Amino acid sequence: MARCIFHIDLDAFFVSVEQAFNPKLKGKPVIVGGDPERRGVVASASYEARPFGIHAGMPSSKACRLCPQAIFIRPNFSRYRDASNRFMEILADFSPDVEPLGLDEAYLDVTGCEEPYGSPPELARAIKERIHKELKLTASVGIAACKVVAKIASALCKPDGLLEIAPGREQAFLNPLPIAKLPGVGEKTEKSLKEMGITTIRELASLPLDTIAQRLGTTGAALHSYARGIDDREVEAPCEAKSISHEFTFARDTLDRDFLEATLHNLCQEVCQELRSQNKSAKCVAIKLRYADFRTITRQATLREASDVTQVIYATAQQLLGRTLAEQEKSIRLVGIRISSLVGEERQLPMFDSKTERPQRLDKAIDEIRRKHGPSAVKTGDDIAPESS
Ligand code: TTP
Ligand code: MG
Repeated sequence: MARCIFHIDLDAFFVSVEQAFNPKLKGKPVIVGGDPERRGVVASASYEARPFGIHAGMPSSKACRLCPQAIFIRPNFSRYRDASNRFMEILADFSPDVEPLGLDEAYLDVTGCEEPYGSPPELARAIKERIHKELKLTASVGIAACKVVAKIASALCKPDGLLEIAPGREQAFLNPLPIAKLPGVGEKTEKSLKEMGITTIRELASLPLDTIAQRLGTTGAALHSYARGIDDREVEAPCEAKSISHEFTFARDTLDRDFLEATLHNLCQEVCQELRSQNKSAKCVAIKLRYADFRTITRQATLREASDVTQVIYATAQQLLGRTLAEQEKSIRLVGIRISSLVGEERQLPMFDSKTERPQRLDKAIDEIRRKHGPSAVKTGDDIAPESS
């Protein structure tokens, strides 16, 4: 049976939250972003500001020049976080399988959930209505049998849209679109593909897999199947909400990998120490990154077995960081770690496995010293970062 997947993304999220808070801003060109005088960038632009050519990531000073009458607002993250939490709670009322992607977007697997509503679009309308009624926000919904097609559909029907791509219609829908519409095709990949003479999804889909895999490796292979409307990825609900997290904002945005890793290691030590003090282990590890342009993403992984060992948690966090840095080369202003899906004392320690025991003994010793002499009393090799530049 074909799956039924929704991709839901709120329209002009930061701006719309500000407009819901202050209705006088409605219908006007509004920009949420950093200070134009201090090399700030646009985080979100209202649909009234977009015809002036204003978009996220653009320097605020340029946005001011393009549309001097635009109303500029500094970001209020706590407002956006509240709205995001309420948005995700609404989604959870409609399906048990909700995968948040950022603050304002999520995938839902609604296979079989549409029955009381009559059809998937009717279910989508019910969700949009709840969001509008309770949050005064509009959302756009893409409906398809797989994630990638649903995501492209929601982007194409913005704002306040609803677009269903029926199973079997994927290729016809994707064919005429420019390659940049495929998630995962950033500026670099677009350039490589253009050098190969590929500008539309149709051209990418009709290329032999080997050709694209040779040029772009595993990313190329994934893009090739996305271009053909094939995407087997499941909608993965995040682990249980109970979690321990820590984050750190840099004095200056950075892209220095060693520095980011050392910070992440420090944060891992903090959360793991707290975890151990509760006699618990964690099964889920997530990192959070906030870029210089305020965009915030999280990436998470599930461990094969729950662990409370700093080295194990850090190794996973480090992998997530490495993968994310490979996807986007943008300066980072904040890094965070969250461990969740916490389990009690039932963890089974293999009694004679010296490989696993040593890191645990090390953690115990470090915890003890840090408890006595404060967090900065012990530094391991992974903590020692070069000077941030
Ligand atoms: P998006 O969903 O990409 O953008 P949007 O909701 O403002 O507009 P759209 O209608 O096109 O969906 O991002 C969600 C929020 O994330 C956005 O409101 C602000 C933040 N963000 C940034 O801070 N910086 C960025 O570069 C982008 C793209 C988004
Ligand atoms: Mg959005």
